[in-house]
Amino acid sequence: MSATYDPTAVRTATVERKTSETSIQCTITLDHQPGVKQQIEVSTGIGFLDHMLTALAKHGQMSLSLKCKGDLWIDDHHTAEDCALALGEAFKLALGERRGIRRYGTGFAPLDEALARAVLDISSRPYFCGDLQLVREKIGDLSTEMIPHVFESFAQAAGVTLHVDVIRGKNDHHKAEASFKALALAIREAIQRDASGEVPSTKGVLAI
Ligand SMILES: [Mn+2]
Repeated sequence: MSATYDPTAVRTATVERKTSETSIQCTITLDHQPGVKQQIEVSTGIGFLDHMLTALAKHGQMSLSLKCKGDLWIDDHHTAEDCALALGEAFKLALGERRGIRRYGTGFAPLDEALARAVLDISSRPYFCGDLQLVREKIGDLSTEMIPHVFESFAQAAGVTLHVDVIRGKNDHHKAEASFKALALAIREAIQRDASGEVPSTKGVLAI
């Protein structure tokens, strides 16, 4: 056990990400001291993406400030992808050495007729797969093809293995929202801490 391991420390990180395509500031906080309220402020320029990332933070019991100025005059691709990358980088930084966490998390979230499942392994093995069963071209201003890409980009940047599947559903807004909520519940479980300070791997190391 590390001498500096403190299971009560608030895990938080800030990432600034600037390219010719996007300019992003992202601060994520995974824990709150008693009496400190969760704060969520997401402004990406894509309304439906704001809605999804707000749901992710809310149900993941995280605080999140994410501001992006992206090249939306081209399309939604760079903004959605880079926001997911910044979020993943901040999540990875906030987790730090990955000791004393549960590591695995599973979430099931219904939204009316839609039911989604997310399975997460905070593994340092970046991988995403899943089937969201989305059929529309767009939801609001977000292309539906960007939704699995957001999960993929988050998984790559965070260094996690993630599977998200919609088990059933008819309404694409519901299917997408259930997917983000399922991920939120999986994250909550996977990042739960114990007092051991142990790295939950037979390899003895999980940080990249
Ligand atoms: Mn909604």
